[in-house]
Amino acid sequence: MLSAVSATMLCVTSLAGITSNAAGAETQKLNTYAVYCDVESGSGVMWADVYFRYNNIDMDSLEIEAGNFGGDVTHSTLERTDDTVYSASFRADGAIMAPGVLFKSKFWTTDNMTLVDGTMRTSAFDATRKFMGNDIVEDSFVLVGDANNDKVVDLDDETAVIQYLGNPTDYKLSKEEYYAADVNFDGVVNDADRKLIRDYNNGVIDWFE
Ligand SMILES: [Ca+2]
Ligand SMILES: [Ca+2]
Repeated sequence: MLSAVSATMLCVTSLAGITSNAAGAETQKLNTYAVYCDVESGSGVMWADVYFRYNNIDMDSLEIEAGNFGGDVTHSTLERTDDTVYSASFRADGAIMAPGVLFKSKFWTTDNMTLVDGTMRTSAFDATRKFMGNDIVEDSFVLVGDANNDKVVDLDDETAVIQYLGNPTDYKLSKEEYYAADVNFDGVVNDADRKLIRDYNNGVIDWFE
């Protein structure tokens, strides 16, 4: 099932004016986006590919890492006239039966990153390289820090994390909200993430590393 979420127009007030670094140079607040590819239990997936296109923005950097299964992951981007193609391939050491994250990738952009509708797809293959389907691996595209999934990072997201940490029964986070709230990319949502969202909102940091 495709679960690509288009990042719609996002108004971020630049706090560059009150942010400074050691050199005193102006810095610019960046939007951080993340893509997660994961599987449910009993998937049997060993190989996976993801492909999508996004608006041809000035992407400052990109990071990709394997999830909780280890394995190898490679990626590439191809800039075209109207958009940019992102693709990544994952290979585990063996068939995956536990649920979890195959790999995740982060993007830092000065502009709003929007997927081209319908382009995001994942393909799964078993240990014999047999094609399993395009709906075995689930992809999530999130604005990092946007814990309440309203396409903007602000004080409400800090509140959402506080509520979740204090009462996860009444203040649940969806899978994508959880991924967005895990701003330090360590696999869990806790007070460290809440502090980073606060720092971002206060202009102490300009992106989520
Ligand atoms: Ca939000
Ligand atoms: Ca975290």
